[in-house]
Amino acid sequence: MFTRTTLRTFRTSRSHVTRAFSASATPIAAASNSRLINATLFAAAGVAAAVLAGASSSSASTTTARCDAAATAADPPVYGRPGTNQERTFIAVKPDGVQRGLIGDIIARFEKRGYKLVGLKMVWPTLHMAEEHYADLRKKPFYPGLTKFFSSGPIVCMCWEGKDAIKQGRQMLGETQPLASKPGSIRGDYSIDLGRNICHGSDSPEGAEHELTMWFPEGVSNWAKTVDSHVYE
Ligand code: DAT
Ligand code: MG
Repeated sequence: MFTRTTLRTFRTSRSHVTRAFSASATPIAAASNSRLINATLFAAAGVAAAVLAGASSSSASTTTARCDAAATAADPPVYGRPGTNQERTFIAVKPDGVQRGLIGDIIARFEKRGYKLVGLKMVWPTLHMAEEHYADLRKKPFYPGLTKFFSSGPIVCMCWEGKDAIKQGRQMLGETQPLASKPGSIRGDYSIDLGRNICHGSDSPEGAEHELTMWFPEGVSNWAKTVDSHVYE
């Protein structure tokens, strides 16, 4: 076991603003007076997943996380490698999905499909974190209500990895509007109203980079899945 420190600068194409962004600057500063629930261990629907700990022990300017012994410098960045089998997407169970007991089902769908869970934790976002997450929608009339609801209770943050994970994740979620979502999709199976559509998924590689960098400043777990030869030909 060893520790790793991350510090990076990135451009957020969604807001078209370049920001110096310490891996911990926005989320962890916000989290310091928020309700970040770290090191949560889920065992739901037959799914057991270990959660990376570390953010709560971070200093103000850096974030330290424990990594598995196999981690190497060849590991992908937290946002993965779009266009490869290491593409990564940020999937979240929103406060309504958590309250309605859908965490396990949503995890199970991605897991059974063959995707690899590399990051998982429960966080109660502050309003500031919700606003940062939905920064691209800042000018929309529903933005205040959206961010208020998103910060109204804990969410489950996930990083899923695999071929075409961003687009396939969106398809598994369904349409933004639940009434337009097909049965078989998460939103089509479990939701009715637009503002209670259960889950979030990155909509592009740029979105995934913004979201995974924001929600997993401590990094994720770069583990090898031994059954991948039975998922990929
Ligand atoms: P998605 O969540 O499918 O990526 P989005 O990014 O356009 O959709 O919007 C984020 C969330 O905001 C969406 O899941 C539900 C809510 N929302 C979207 N459009 C809305 C509208 N016209 N009125 C109220 N809420 C809306
Ligand atoms: Mg969106």
